[in-house]
Amino acid sequence: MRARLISRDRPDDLMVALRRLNLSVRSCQQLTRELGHAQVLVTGGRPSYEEELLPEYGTREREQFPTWVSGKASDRAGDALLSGSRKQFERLIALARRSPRTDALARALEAVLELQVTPVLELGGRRFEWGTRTYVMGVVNVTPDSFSDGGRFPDAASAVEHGVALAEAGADILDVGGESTRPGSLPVPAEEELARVLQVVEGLRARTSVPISVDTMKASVATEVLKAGAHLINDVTGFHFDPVLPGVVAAAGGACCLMHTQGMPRTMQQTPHYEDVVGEVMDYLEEGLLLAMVAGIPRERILLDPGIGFGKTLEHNLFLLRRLEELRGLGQPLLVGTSRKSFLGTLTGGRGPTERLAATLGSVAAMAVMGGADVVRVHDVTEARDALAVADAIRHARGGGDLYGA
Ligand code: 9MG
Repeated sequence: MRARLISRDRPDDLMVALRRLNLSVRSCQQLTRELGHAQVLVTGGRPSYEEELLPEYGTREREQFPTWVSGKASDRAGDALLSGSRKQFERLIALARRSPRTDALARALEAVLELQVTPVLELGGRRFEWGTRTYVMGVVNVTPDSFSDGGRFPDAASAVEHGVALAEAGADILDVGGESTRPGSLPVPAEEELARVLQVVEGLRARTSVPISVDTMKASVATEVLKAGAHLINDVTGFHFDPVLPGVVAAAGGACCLMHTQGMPRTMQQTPHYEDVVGEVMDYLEEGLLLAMVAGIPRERILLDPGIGFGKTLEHNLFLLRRLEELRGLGQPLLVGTSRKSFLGTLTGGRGPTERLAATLGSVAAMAVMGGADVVRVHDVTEARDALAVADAIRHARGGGDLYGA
C-alpha cells in the first residue's frame, strides 16, 4: 500500500499566521493540530483498511477522524482520499497501529505527514541532518564520454584535482563515476570501470575528508572502491541490475543511493511511458529499498532518487520535480540530479550541456524552496552552494517582525 501526500499545510507557516493574531504560543500550538492539515491519497490499500477502520469511525464521532473518500469498488477498492487536521490524522494513526492488519497504514501516514524525524546520516565522520539545509553532491566524472564533461578529466590525477577543487568549493559528498550513464551510452566492462575510478577514490581519500560516493551498478567495482575507502554506492538502477550489490554494500557498512530508471542508458530515452509516473517511480524505489534492508543496510543509510532524465520525457521530469513531496511517503532522504541535463536544454531553447548553468541553478533553487530534495547532485558546486544559500534561507525565513515572535 502507499500513502501519497496531495497537499499539506506546513505547521511552521500556520504558526506564523496564528502568531500574527497575537494568540498565545500555547493556543497557536493547539490550533495547528486542529486546523486543516493534509490530504493524503492511499493507493494499493487492501480493502481491509476500510473494513477494519471505517466501522470504528461509526462507533465514535466521525469528526474525530479524517474524512475518508473511498475509491470506486469495481476497480479502485482499497484506495482512498483522506483529508483532515493533524489531530484527526494522529487519532487515525493510533487506531491503525492497534492491529497488525492496519499497521502499514499507520507507518505510511506517519512518514508522509512527517510525524517522524528522518534519522541523521553519519558519513565519513560528517553528519547529514536532513531538513536543516540542502546538501550538495559534486560530480567527478572519469569517463571519456559523459554528456557534459566527458573527457575533461580523463586521467586519475586531473580527476582528483577536480574533486579536491569541488570539496574546497563546499561539496558535501563527491560522486566519482567511471561509466557514462548518459542516454545512448554503452556499458563498460567492470575491469575498465574499476581502473578508471579506483585511483581517483584513493587519491581523494588522501587529499580530502569529504565523503566519497561511487556511481556504479556493479558489485565487483563496489567491492574494491569500498575497500579503498568510498563511503556510499550510487546505483542508477536502484539495486535492480546486480543482485550481489546490496550484500556488498551491507558487508562494508556502506551507505547507498538508489535511483529509479526505466530501462538502461542505451535505450532508456527511446519510448518512456508511464500510467502514473510518481506511483511507478515509488514502486520501483520501494523494491530497491526492501532489497537493501533485507541485505542488512540500515534504513538511515539509504537515500532515494527519482532519476531525472532516466527513461523520462520532459513532462515526466517536470511532473516528478513538482511532486517530489509525494516521494517523501517512502520515508527516506531524497537525492535529485538535474545538473546540465537535456530537459534544461529543451526548456531554454536548445542550450548545450555547458550552457545550462543558469537553468541548473533555477531547478536547484526551485527544489530547495519547495523542500523537495535533501541532496542535489551538481557539476558546479560553488554556484549551487550560492543558489542554495539563498533558496534555503527563503524556505526557512522566520523573521516577520515583532508580531510574529522571533
Ligand atoms: C550518475 N548519475 C547521473 N545522473 C544521476 C542522478 O540524477 N542521480 C544519481 N543518483 N546519479 C546520477
